[in-house]
Amino acid sequence: MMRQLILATAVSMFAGAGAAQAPNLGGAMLHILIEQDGDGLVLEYETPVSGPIELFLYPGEMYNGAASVLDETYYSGRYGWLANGFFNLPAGSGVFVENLGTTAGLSVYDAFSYAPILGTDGSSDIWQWSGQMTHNWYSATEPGVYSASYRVYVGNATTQEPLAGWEAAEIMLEWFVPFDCVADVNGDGMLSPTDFTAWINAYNNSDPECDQNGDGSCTPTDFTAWISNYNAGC
Ligand SMILES: [Ca+2]
Ligand SMILES: [Ca+2]
Repeated sequence: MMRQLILATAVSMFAGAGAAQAPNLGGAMLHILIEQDGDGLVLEYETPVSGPIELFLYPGEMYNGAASVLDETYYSGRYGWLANGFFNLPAGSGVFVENLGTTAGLSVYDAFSYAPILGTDGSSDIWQWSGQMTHNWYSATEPGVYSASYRVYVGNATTQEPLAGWEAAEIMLEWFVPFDCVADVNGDGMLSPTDFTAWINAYNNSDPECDQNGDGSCTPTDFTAWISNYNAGC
């Protein structure tokens, strides 16, 4: 009974806190299993991943505290590092992830602190994995295809230098933000005068495509916005 009361209080406090909330993973978890194999590491997807996964923007959502770095971005927390089996590493060592190359425009934030990591905003290209399941955040602000190549190795916990004689493993993760052309109202992949007719139709029916300025409603100002979007091109 007490537990239920506490829970109810917590929920109402959260609801009273306003719009801020926790970010969304964006879909099912996709784990990259890290396994020790003798003097080396092996990486493997827990479930097969074919091709880039989508980064999502959640219009109007604002996130709590440090998580606000994800506000108004396309992001995903689906990829996570996860231990597979037991580790027996030398004393004073740890497992590190090193950024070998990340597409410009892709930002990476720590799963828990939301601090920029792995080269984002001038941060170190090396990040230490705690050994726990860790879903870092990957975000972008523009449509496109993004990738990050990582080397995972056993290193000295102080200097982060790879331990001699230990074999590292590499993996490339991929994401995408779909190219979304709002002025292409009839969705045929081209901008043409027929989109004008389509916009009029969308306006008359208050279809979602009517909203050209992205304010969530269909009003006459969206006509000016459509012209502007049309002239801007796709
Ligand atoms: Ca069109
Ligand atoms: Ca609008």
